[in-house]
Amino acid sequence: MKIDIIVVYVPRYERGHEKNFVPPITGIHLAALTPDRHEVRVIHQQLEAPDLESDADLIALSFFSGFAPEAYRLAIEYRRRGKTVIAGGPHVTFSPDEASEFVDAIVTGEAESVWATLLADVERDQLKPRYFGEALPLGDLPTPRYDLLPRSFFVPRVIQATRGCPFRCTFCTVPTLNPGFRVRPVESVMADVDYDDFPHWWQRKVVWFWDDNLTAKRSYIRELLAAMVPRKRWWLTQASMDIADDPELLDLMKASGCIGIFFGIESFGDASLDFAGKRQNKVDDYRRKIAELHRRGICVMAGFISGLDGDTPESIRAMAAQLDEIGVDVPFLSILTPFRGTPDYKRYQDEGRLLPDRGWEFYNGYNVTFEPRLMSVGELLDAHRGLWSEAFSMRRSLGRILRGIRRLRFGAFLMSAMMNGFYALKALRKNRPVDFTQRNAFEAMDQLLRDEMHPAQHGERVQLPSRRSA
Ligand code: B12
Ligand code: SF4
Repeated sequence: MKIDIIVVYVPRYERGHEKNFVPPITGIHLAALTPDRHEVRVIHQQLEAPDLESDADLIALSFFSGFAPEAYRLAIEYRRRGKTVIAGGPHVTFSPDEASEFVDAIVTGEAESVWATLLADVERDQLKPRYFGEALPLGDLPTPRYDLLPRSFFVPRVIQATRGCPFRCTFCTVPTLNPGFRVRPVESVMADVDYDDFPHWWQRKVVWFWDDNLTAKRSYIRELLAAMVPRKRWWLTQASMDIADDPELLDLMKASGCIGIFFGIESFGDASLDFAGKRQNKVDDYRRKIAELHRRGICVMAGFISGLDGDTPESIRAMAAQLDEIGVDVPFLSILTPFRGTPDYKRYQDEGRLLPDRGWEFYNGYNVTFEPRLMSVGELLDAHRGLWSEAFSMRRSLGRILRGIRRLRFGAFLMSAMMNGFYALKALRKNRPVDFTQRNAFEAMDQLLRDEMHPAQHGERVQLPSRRSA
């Protein structure tokens, strides 16, 4: 059977951009789980347009909430052409009834326990409408099919070593999506680390752990990093800030080639941190903790959220200077988004604060989907755009790059320079996050996908109801 696994994507910037960078692990992981008798292709919409005239027997769609309208459009197009279409991923897991309206079958949860059965059911023409993926131990996870990635310069090696996170931030779906905290055997992770058939030096050198909280279990991370030391790779991941109080672990991270850590710092306001359930973060500790990583030459990337209940337009704009003051090397700036499956979604729904006219396309981390407490919807959007423009202004971006010369090891400095440069160029070109209130979301998506990303995109598009289903 021929299978097209499509990882759906819609650009989040006014003139697109992320054409060639960072396709996710999901598609190549599903491909690796696929029995050999099938012929599988992985299409990252971020890199190439899905071929509606594909000769595949089965189309498998994976998508986040913000991409759901585009995924449903593709499903309609493929089913019109007689294809069997299935879907899975975080959005489907928490919106199963809605997704079922558009596809022949859905998978909720993790695919490992049901994928082979589902494919066999398609072959026997006995596809069921729903499959419930269990969260299994990770002992058997195969090496992703890196060979199916485009051999482009910008595609990094991504690896998943663990699933889940012991924390419970109220905006995050991870605790329900990937229950518990599960780890892969170190030797199986090292098989991915040792995979070397990449065309470019940096792809062989760099290992990007796409984990939720790689350092959560100390005995495991120590074993993993001890195995990394002789391999002389550069690696990066997400972790929680408590690692900064573990000097032995930090030393091992340095020795094993760590060049970057992403912290979810989220806010400088105690009320906002409390609102987000982010009790592991203490504002007074930020500077000291970041300095501990800099002492080992490690680049600190950090996420900040605008729109938490303690936030005001002033506090949001102030973050541009505050994040520089505490020493963040690369900031990531998003607007609070209450995804289904999170405590936030329930809270906003119960309080009647979800905006009824906002479709899933608004749920992309850069648009407003709820009534903020201390400002209007428009003020939140303006404050976020102001923060984004100021934080990525040439002055601030260059400042962060230059400070990195002193405090970062070589690989970490390269990363900081590349990421800051990437965002600064966007800010310079005024290629800001798309505001779907200013442009009809579907027209905007059409234009971005057709004109900017995939000029050869075909034919007329199906119009979908833009509203979120209740
Ligand atoms: C790595 C990661 C990223 C990476 C890569 C993004 C990407 N496109 O994959 C980066 C850093 C770029 C990123 C960015 C963002 N991310 Co992110 N990210 C993750 C993370 C930590 C891991 C995802 C992963 O690769 N897992 C490993 C693979 C193997 O697992 P998986 O994708 O879940 O797939 C499994 C199942 O879901 C299922 N499955 C998935 N698809 C399909 C399809 C079919 C057909 C089937 C049968 C099964 C199936 O089977 C798979 C195997 O078990 C998750 C958290 C998590 N635990 O999932 C968040 C997560 C996916 N991200 C999320 C969000 C919100 C974002 C951002 C919007 C954040 C922001 N505010 O800007 C941006 C979007 C950027 C973009 N343009 O894509 C949310 C999505 C919530 C939602 N409902 O949409 C998650 C769940 C975290 C959260 N906050 O709750 N992210
Ligand atoms: S620490 Fe990160 S992964 Fe864990 S629950 Fe909070 S936001 Fe989600």
